[in-house]
Amino acid sequence: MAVNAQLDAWYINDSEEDQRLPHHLEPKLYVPVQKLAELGLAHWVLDSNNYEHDMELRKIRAERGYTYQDIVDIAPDLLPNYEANLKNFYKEHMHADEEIRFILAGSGYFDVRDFDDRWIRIWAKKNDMLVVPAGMYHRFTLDESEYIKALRLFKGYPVWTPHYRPQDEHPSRIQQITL
Ligand code: KMT
Repeated sequence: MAVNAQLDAWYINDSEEDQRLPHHLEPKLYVPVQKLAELGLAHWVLDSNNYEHDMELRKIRAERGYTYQDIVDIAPDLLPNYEANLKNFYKEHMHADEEIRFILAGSGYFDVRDFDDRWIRIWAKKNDMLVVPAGMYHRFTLDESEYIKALRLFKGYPVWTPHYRPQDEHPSRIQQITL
């Protein structure tokens, strides 16, 4: 396991161009993994080829109570109503629980807000495992490769409900901003 392994992340512009593009600022402004940790994001690099038997993953699951898992496969020809669904993933929202994704193949962008409400784009790729904390505003899009396969983990019975911004009164939101 490499807890502090590099993870590509950068501040983005607010261009209305295709959401699948990188949307770098000019000049580019990368975000160190340390900053992501300060925001409360957890990240590991694990062996996705061997995830069923990987001891590191087993340990993380046991320690953090991730009892549920399933797999999502997202690509234009795999997901019904692809464009509409992609737009929905991209609407800013939060969840009452952690969002845990282990990328088994492909790649995609998880955008999260920093403490100053600026978007940081995290480029999650094969072998990255990422935890977006409960109550953190975020959104997801495929990148230009238009393919991702991810293991979704959860504590107990899964609830994927997106709570769209604003959620100022939501208990998970209040907990997130008063950390
Ligand atoms: C979901 O639940 O399907 C998502 O969050 C989309 C991104 S998973 C790679």
